[in-house]
Amino acid sequence: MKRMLAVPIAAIALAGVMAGSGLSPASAEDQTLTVRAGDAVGESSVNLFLPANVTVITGTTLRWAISDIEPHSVTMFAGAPPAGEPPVDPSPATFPNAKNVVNSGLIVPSGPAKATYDVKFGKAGSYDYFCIIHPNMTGTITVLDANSAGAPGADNQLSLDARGNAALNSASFEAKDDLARFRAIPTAVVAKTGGAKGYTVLLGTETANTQANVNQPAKLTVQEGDTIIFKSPSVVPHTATFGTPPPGDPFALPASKPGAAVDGTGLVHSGVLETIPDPSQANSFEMTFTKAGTYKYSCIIHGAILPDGTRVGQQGEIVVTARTAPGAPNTGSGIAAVSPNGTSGLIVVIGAMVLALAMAGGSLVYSRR
Ligand SMILES: [Cu+2]
Repeated sequence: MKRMLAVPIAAIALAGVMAGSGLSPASAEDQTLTVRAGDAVGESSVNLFLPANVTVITGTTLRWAISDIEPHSVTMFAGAPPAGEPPVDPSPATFPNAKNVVNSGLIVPSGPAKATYDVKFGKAGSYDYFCIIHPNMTGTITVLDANSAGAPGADNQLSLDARGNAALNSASFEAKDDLARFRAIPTAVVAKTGGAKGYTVLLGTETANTQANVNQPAKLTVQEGDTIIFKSPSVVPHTATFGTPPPGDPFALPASKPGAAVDGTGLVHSGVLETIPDPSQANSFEMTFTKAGTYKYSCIIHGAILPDGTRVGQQGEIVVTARTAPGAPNTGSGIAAVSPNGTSGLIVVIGAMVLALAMAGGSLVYSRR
């Protein structure tokens, strides 16, 4: 079996060597090379172009492949960077073009298949590009004429994959370290009046090149009357949303009243939380847990509720037990999963990833992710 596999791999390797040595391609007109725009490592997203810097021959089509749930854009320009978010260009696009800007808009795969965005490079030059929602996602495409001195050193698929894998590997350590650090953060708890406690749950974590849409702790047990502050410690926006939000833009759904009671009835929504310099942007929201039960919640930007009620993506669970006198046995009982509030059970959360697709031609602002 191994031997059989070795043949095609060797053939591919040989093709790569030939490309690297300038023997192929004589013309790049039919050549399509793939670059990954972000990827997943375990529970984390790596927000990098893999690799960031690419050298190709004039006529090459570069295909950006997006497989992670985190959306990305491929937005490139010649000369001055675009001032606002440029209009979306359908794939395949060509570059440079009359406006000297190409923008894929935010792309996320809708199923198991990769989403792709193709750009054909018709003219030698050096072109910078970026993702409109991830500040560290930048790269440069260097396009060389086939007869230029540097052309024999242009990238082929093997060299792109090798550098992409190296960058992904190094970012995977960053992601793992950060997730381990995040998971080890003890839950902050303070005493409240009447013997109640106030807990803090952290929504999501990120590093320069990675993010994980998970909560710390993912599951927390409190007593009736306790409060929880949900907080996004990073620039990534998250929500804590109990009950059944209406479909629509998660960024437009108004927050509940501060301190709102979660008791299994109605919608209790934190609003969008993120820690950014803008003082008008909330980064935390407090809720009160008034009734024993098990309450599941979602981030409606990074999670969704499927038609059968299953939650996917970023979510958490709060178990509320009956209030006990200090030292008394835990009498919490009668725990039942919260039902989706009598809705038809059709999709009740439209995640931002889905929304991003719908709004591909729209006006998502740069800070949204
Ligand atoms: Cu989120």
